[in-house]
Amino acid sequence: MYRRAPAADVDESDLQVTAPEHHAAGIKAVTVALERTIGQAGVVRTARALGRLNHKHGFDCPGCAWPEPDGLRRPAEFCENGAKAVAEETTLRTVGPEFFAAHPLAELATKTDYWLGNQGRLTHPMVLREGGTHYEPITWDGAFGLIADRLRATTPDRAVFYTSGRTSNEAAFVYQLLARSHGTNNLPDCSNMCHESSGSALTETIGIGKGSVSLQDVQDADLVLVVGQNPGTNHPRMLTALTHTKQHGGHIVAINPLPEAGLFNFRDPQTVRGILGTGTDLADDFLQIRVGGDLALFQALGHLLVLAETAAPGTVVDHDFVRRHTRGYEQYALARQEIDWAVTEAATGLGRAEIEELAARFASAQRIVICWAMGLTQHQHSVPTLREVVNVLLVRGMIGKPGAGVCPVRGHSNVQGDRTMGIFEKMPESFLAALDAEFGISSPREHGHDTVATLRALREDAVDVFVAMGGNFVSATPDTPTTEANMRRVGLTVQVSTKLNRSHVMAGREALILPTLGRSDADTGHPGGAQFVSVEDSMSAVHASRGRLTPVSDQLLAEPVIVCRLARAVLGPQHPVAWEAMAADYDVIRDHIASVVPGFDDFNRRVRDKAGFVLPHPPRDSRTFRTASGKAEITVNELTYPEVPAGRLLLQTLRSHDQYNTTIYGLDDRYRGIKDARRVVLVHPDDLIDLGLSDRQLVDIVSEWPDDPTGVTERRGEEFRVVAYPTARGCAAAYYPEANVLIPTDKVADVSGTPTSKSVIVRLEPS
Ligand SMILES: Nc1nc2c(c(=O)[nH]1)N[C@H]1C(S)=C(S)[C@@H](COP(=O)(O)OP(=O)(O)OC[C@H]3O[C@@H](n4cnc5c(=O)[nH]c(N)nc54)[C@H](O)[C@@H]3O)O[C@H]1N2
Ligand SMILES: Nc1nc2c(c(=O)[nH]1)N[C@H]1C(S)=C(S)[C@@H](COP(=O)(O)OP(=O)(O)OC[C@H]3O[C@@H](n4cnc5c(=O)[nH]c(N)nc54)[C@H](O)[C@@H]3O)O[C@H]1N2
Ligand SMILES: [Mo]
Repeated sequence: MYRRAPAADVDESDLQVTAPEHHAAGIKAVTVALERTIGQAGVVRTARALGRLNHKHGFDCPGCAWPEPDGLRRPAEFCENGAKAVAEETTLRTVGPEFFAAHPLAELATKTDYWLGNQGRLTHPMVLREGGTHYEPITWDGAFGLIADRLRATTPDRAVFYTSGRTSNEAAFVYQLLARSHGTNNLPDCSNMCHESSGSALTETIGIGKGSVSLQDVQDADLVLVVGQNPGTNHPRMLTALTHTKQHGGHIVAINPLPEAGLFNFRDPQTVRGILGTGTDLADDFLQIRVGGDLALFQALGHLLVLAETAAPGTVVDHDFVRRHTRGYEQYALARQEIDWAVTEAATGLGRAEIEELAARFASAQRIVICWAMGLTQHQHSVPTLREVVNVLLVRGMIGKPGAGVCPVRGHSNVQGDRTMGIFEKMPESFLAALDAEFGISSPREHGHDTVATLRALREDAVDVFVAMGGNFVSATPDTPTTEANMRRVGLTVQVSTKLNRSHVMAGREALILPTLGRSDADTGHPGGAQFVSVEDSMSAVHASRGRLTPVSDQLLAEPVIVCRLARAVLGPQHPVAWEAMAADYDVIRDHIASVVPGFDDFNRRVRDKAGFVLPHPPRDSRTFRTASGKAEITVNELTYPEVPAGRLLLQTLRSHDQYNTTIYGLDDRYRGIKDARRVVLVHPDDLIDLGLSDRQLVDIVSEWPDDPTGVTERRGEEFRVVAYPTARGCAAAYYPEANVLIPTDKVADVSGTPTSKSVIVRLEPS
């Protein structure tokens, strides 16, 4: 039924709303998963694909970065949304030269990402010539030659190499090597819009920007806080882990402005009870916090811990840990002596009693894990918020012991690995020196552009060549119309992609589409036989990923091959790196990684171990903190929270149950009860009354930022439908990417530079 691509685009008049669900998954999840995959790929291909998903000899799910259990894996180690990600990739629909001949660029520009992505897999390298109206076929060598010419015609600082988090370790490593060999650190990535705030805060405080827990730790914890995260949709396999936490007697607290279904009850589709019974209740407590109130909450928690310690010395603070491993406790205890409860309640929207109850639990638990995702990372004050999260754990000695620690839950399946491989505009000197020594190159030392710096450079016409290794830059980044217009002035844009998206349509004056293999595709045609790649999950485990399906076109090249062939074309025959050898045999790439990247010794052997291997994490492994002071930093941060003028709401932009970032699978946000439309804005019913608006009314969302340095102080999203919804008072929610028109490019998180996609001050105007 889904085999044929939708001819029509989204019709926003069809909105249907039902009550939000209180449980996630169940048998419905299985039927949706199978319906979507079989619909796109047929029965045989579906069986081959889903049977290999997340298995030790199979491929890594292209969905989220939640780890696979390393013990016994169940026959189907995937979730509904993982299956949708696979359907999206294994589809038999194709987009080839005939498609591009039939659809001029001007027509494609009127289509949404939903329509574009649903047309199918890209099959041929295509070029848009200067002044052209259509993409036309081009040979691979023609494409590489064109990029080489354009790169050589400009300076390296005017070239940008973007990466999305699906790229394998091997492809990412050769890609950053290409950028640095060419002479630039302009390596923005999706992480800049995602967990950058986590990386910044964790590196400052514990000396490494990665989570410190294993799957076992989550299951063994006696208290798990799930903050700013919607796992039922975005990390469904996490619900299995939380079920185990519950079975071991653990207590779960959800902290979220929205009552997300997956936080409350999980019907594991792989157990009888999950299908027929009532499932497992997850969150014991739900703190319905206001958007952006978490800094105030964690400070209040710190205050109550300090008070409890004063009342009963030695019972709350882990003095031995604090003395041996941390710095800054005295100042922290002093700063947290006092608290203004009125401000705390205003900032959090929570009652004092709720916070005290949480603090009592936090003070007495023996093993605490705090999990978080975008609800904590995409605010202006995200980095101080996360420092406060670290504070309460450090004070209680909850890092580097079983069942405890920090758990930033990553998004893209290899976003963490890409960073480990050097995809970062400011890699440390130790990495650059090792790279130079290994390859005989001299990497530039000047920091490059991150994502927002790239957007600014685009605005100033300071980019001549923009290369993207995956992703959908124009839809994922803020301020859509401006970004699209700026991108269209770039000399050459190059997109290495699996599926069509807006970034192919909002392209530069010349543009290339380079079609590549996905995770599930077999990577054959190499002299030494089929190749595999590797990925690193959210808990620092590295393992192999092998695709087995026959690619939809014989024109597709694997990402590492594209990068190596491009590198040779750009850098010339004299360049010292053995690009051909790396393209022919990824073991050669892995041997170089082993020499350059700490923790990858003997990579080729260990990656062939069934379960892969776990990278070193000094705080987790030995309570070693590689900060400047050699200790974990307990910090004092100023209290800030978004203050919203009267008559305005604080808008967060989030994902529906039927999308993967800018890839829109379908129009059914099932758990929230919203169907057949995406231009909706969720608002509390009492706020609607206060604002004089009614449910289902059509409104323009207008975002306000009086301090915008560009002078554009308002942005407008036209014709969104209001949906009365039980969110926290004063808050609103709309789907991304549609709501990206409202986000200013220059309003970013302090320190991390992440766009503030979760705190946008808006007013609603009847359309
Ligand atoms: N199926 C599917 N899986 C995915 C993705 C996908 O699009 N689809 N995307 C992947 C990627 S790249 C990422 S980064 C992750 C994203 O995973 P999530 O972070 O779960 O994704 P969001 O939809 O942005 O949800 C943010 C959650 O934080 C809450 N929130 C918003 N603001 C605040 C706040 O100020 N405080 C608190 N406490 N909570 C807040 C929201 O109500 C919502 O529940 O998922 C990954 N997995
Ligand atoms: N307003 C708002 N904006 C946000 C967010 C938000 O919550 N709110 N979230 C941010 C976050 S967390 C993230 S991670 C970014 C996501 O930003 P991106 O990573 O840039 O976007 P995606 O939508 O994940 O990219 C999808 C495209 O990747 C390509 N692709 C898929 N698989 C492969 C592959 O295997 N290889 C290659 N080469 N290409 C592939 C396909 O062509 C597909 O169209 O968006 C950010 N933007
Ligand atoms: Mo992300």
